[in-house]
Amino acid sequence: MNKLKNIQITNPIYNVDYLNGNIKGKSIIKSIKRLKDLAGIFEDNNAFLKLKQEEIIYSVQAILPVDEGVEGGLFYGKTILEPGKVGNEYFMTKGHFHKKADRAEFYWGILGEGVLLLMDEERNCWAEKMFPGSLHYINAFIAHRTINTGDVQLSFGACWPSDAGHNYQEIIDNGFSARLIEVNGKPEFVSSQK
Ligand code: PAN
Ligand code: ZN
Repeated sequence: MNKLKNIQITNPIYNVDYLNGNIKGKSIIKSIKRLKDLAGIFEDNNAFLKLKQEEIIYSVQAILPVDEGVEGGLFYGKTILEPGKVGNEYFMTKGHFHKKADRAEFYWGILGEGVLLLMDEERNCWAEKMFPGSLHYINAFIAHRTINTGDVQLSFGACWPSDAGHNYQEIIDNGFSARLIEVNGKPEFVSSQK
């Protein structure tokens, strides 16, 4: 047996805190969405305008090991979505199709409880429950949005192809065809014009 002294065992470049999903390591980017960045997303615009526009609604930490758009790489992210409502509609992410619409994604629940709203290109919607340990395969050509239905932060992880990109415009223009609102303290879907 020949000893291989040139192969070192090094620490990994990235670490995940398994209690809260926080990512640690080199060149991790962070993006923040405040209420003012979500104009037009919620149905009740009067209720929207009454809330503090600077309030942080969600933040995303992400590892982008290759440039955005490069084929063959993967991105890894963690989103924290605050609890709260605009009128009776729960706080949610903007939601998107991927720019390369044939790209899929995994989501997994880390903390809190919520709903993953999914929509195909014919605007049919369905939804999956999110909780610590839930795992969600988001197929290609499916728009995805997360909704915090709980009283505490909803944290979830995500992994998606580096060339997927984000098509937000479709959702800004047409929305999802369903909205999740609170009725008698419980989440209920209602149809949405936009
Ligand atoms: C996620 C989302 C993240 C924020 O990383 O980008 O949860 O949601 P919006 O992008 O809809 O604002 C993902 O789906 N990446 O593809
Ligand atoms: Zn996505």
